[in-house]
Amino acid sequence: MYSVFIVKNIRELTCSLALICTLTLSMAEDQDIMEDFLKREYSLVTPYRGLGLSSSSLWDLKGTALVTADHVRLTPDHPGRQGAIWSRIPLLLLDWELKVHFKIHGQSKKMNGDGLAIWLTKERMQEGPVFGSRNEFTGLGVFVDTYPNTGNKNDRVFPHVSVMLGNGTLSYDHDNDGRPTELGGCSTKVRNAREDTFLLIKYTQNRLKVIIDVNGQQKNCLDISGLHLPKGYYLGASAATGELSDNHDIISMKLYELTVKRDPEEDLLIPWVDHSLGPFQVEIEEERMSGVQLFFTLLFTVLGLGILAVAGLIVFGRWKQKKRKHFY
Ligand SMILES: [Ca+2]
Repeated sequence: MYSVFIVKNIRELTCSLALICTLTLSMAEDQDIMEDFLKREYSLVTPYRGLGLSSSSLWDLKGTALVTADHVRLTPDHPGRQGAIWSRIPLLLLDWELKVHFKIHGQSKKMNGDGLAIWLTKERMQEGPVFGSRNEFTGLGVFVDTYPNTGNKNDRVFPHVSVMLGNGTLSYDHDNDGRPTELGGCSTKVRNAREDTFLLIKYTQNRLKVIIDVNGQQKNCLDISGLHLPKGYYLGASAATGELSDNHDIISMKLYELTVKRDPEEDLLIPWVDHSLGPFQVEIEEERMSGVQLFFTLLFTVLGLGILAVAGLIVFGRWKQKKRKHFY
């Protein structure tokens, strides 16, 4: 790629060298990831000219979502609102990182709700009960839940980030804050944060990582391998308020393509455009029998065969006796 840089003068040469240095450093940080590029067609960045309005817009707005100069407000700090923003272009990349700059803030100190969700799903632009979007979704949902619906359960502190994969029939249990279906998560003080709040969602080589960044402090929320995320799903963000409310703002959603070293055979196995768009798969290793299980299985099999053989011999003996009596 460096061949595209036409170095006209010393200044440009310095810039090019700086860029190469930056890339080299990032390569040293993660040997598998060679480079990353911001993909504007999947990203939401300022200035949001014509966002959701013009035919050339890359994003659609839904519900109460409102565009201002420096953020998209999904819901205002008023009760009973739902808003969303959805990409018009299906995501066709193999390895990527999504950096979501968001802000959740409101007047109330403690009485607030409900939170926001970041989506990569087959469905788009459908309102519903999961932070303003439909339930029984197909794909990935990352939730920033700011209201404890379960009230007295004290297994976690809110706000809480959780991750779920939906297959189109699996239901998010709002009354239990999604506990039955979550893959993992973490608690984080993202509401009314002093500085910036980011969600980093990284998917590379069937591994999903979710990191939360508050006031410059990063926290690993989820790291799970063996996930297959189909291509062709849509990025989105939605939020909802109930009786309690908050401002839920999206400042930017930046999608980076990650260039990962793969062997050529692997690339042949995974076509660049996947038209099948099958459901999400979690590869789980088949359970193997332990030594004790194998011993008892063999023991009961031998005992069972022995009992059958004895029963067979008795039946055969009686049949033979009857036959003799018949001849006499
Ligand atoms: Ca909740």
